[in-house]
Amino acid sequence: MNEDPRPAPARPISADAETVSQDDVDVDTYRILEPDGSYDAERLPDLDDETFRELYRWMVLQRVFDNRATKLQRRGKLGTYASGRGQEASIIGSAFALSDQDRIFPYGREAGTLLIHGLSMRDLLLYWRGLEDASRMDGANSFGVAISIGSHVPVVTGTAWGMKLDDADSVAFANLGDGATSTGAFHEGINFAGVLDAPAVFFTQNNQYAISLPFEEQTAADTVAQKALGYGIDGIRVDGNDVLAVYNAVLTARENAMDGTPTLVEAVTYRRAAHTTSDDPSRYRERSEVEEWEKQDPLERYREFLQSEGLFEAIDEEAVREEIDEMFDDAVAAADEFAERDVREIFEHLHEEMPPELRRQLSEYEELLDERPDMYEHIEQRPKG
Ligand SMILES: Cc1ncc(C[n+]2csc(CCOP(=O)(O)OP(=O)(O)O)c2C)c(N)n1
Ligand SMILES: [Mg+2]
Repeated sequence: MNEDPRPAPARPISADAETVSQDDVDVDTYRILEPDGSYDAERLPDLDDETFRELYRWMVLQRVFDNRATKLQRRGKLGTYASGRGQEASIIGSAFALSDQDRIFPYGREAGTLLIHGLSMRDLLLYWRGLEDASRMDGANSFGVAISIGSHVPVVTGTAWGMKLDDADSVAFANLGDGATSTGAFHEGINFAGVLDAPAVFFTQNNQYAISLPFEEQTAADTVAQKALGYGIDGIRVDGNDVLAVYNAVLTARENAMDGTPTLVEAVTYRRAAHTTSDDPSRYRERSEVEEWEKQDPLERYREFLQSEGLFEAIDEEAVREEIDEMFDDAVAAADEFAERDVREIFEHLHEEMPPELRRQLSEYEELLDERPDMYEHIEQRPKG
């Protein structure tokens, strides 16, 4: 300790070093469809009429799937479920901007993205039943779901770097939440994407919450998009309830990434459902807030656009919903047919040869089942699959 401490500089300090602050950065929110139903015709994506309608059908599918899967969980037939309700424009708009060659790194809420890119509905249900086989994402060019939030971001960068070295005509695409942007892995990952000019798109669905924590309490930054600047990559902030704007934003990000500039997209949206089926949001947010966002419904906004363009008449919404319900029923039936797994597999799964500690746990477990066969009954009653 200094015996003779120097006095603190007098305040206000007279030095005049310039600061750079987030107030110096303008981060606009890109939008095409306004909440009042008007739209910017100059910015409309170059899609044919049928694709405009397909976007709508897929948004309906996301909503129906979320509703049905939530109910299925309530009946004890799924382990848990994370709904994308309110985020349909972000989920479907981004998925439409990707090619099947792009590698998807999902974060859990994007049923539609995985289904659009080749996963079967049966396997998606099996995933939510906890079947590790379903994490292979057969049929889709997709990694497993990043349950450990943000953990996929460095892997996305590595995958994208590999694509660059292979001269591939594709990008690695991460879906993540606003909460994931506060993990260390996120910062390490986007930092290296910038250093390596990796063709990566980091698509953040800012749904205003990380479970119960509101965005404002999670970061002092005004936006997620501005975080790109600290790493020398590009950012885009887009209205995440405007499917056409999201589509254009991700298309831009993808092209940008393939030209050597990784891009962080922030889709500003709202999680209208609970975090997962294990959560009760009434404990941390007001119903009035949810109602405000219900007025920004992404399906309604897009339906109005289709109606103004005369494209909606060819859609029979009831028939679309019925068809999706039937697909869902078939998927549940197919999932139910999946063979029961032996509970021993929990112990056998990870290592080729079971290590001593796991062997000990398995024999303890088998002894328990000998003593208490009723325990096995209980296990047998778990959701099938
Ligand atoms: C590394 C890590 N820390 C904590 C958790 C627990 N956790 C699960 S989801 C979640 C919040 C995720 O919020 P966000 O990234 O905004 O995604 P959202 O669920 O809102 O779509 C947290 C903290 C986790 N899964 N992984
Ligand atoms: Mg969130």
